[in-house]
Amino acid sequence: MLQCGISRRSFLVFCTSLMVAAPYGLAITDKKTPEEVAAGLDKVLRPPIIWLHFQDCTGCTESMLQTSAPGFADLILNVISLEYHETLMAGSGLQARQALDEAVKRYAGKFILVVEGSIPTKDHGIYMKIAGRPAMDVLADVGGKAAAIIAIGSCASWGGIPSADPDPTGAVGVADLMPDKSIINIPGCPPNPYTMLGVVLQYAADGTFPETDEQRRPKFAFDRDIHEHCPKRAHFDAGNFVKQYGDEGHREGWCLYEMGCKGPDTHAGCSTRHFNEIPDVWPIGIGAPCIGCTEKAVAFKVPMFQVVQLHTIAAPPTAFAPISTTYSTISPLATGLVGIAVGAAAGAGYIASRKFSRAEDDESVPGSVVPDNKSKPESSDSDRPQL
Ligand code: FSX
Ligand code: SF4
Ligand code: F3S
Repeated sequence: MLQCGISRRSFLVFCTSLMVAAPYGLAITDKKTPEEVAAGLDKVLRPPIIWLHFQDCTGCTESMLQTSAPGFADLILNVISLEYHETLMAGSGLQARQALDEAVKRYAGKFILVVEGSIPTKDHGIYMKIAGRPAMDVLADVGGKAAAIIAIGSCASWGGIPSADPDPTGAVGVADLMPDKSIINIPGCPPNPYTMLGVVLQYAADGTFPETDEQRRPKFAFDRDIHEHCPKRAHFDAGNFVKQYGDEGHREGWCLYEMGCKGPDTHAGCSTRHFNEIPDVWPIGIGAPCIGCTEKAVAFKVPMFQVVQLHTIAAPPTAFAPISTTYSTISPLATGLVGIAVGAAAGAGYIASRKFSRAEDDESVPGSVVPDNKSKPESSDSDRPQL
């Protein structure tokens, strides 16, 4: 690194600003800008972290291992002090058990517990034991001595896949068992690793967590829905919907709403921060509908064939002026008046352009003309989302 003329620390600060903070386009907290959070890494606290696995697929850890700026090695060597992690540590059996006991004792009241996976509650732990102890008891013991808990992934946040019907193990998230504890949820299946990095880096920098929403999710990453920033949104607005995987619309990259996409009901930053640091590597980017993996009431609860309600769409089609209307000449007077109105009503015009119904079907627009769109496969208003 020094051969390139910059220190390892400078490189880490640069990468953190670029990869973690900047893509969200806002301050990680209401107190700091991304640059301030990144610069604060020069004075990191290296908080001790204990990472426990319960009912999970290890996808959360795998997701974290794919980061490069900073990479996981940088994170655990320079930013935090990873005391225990069953997937990454070399020890096993008695050696691992002793490592956990010693870390909990040494850092009692000071360590951050990261929980990955849901906790089975049915029949008090018959479904999962760690070193002979029910998972619930391990969580109560270790979690009770933690300064705070990060629940990484949807499983740890509220049960996730293991809690899907018929939920054979009685799977719950950390907050269900320890409601009064300081807990931050980073849902996703798997979660976006840069959300986790943002949370950990802020805590390492100044010992605080970002502001959270009512579901304990950090607002900086969950304050917008997928649909708001989806690259297919223009197709949604134009009424261009995939009807079947592999059809012409699918190949053209049209909207996946009618294939069950839960983007309009899902808060997450996937559309702006893709996975594995490869452009377009996220569900919708590869042509699959969003399953709502960051939402407690959506993923593994609402079937894929069911379309979601459009909560964030401003108004039904009848409230907007039609996009297509009768073509005629415009008088100079009208042009002047429009010119004045445009400045004041630019926002309204933008909204009006989001028209969901075609003018030909709007009886309030007599003689409306809709240009033939030859490149568009058959689509009718009965295909459009019900608002
Ligand atoms: Fe759950 Fe983590 Fe889904 Fe997997 O381990 S959030 S099953 S992708 O990744 O806990
Ligand atoms: Fe994107 Fe899904 Fe919204 Fe379509 S419905 S614009 S695919 S988020
Ligand atoms: Fe999950 Fe939907 Fe993002 S399925 S990864 S929230 S696009």
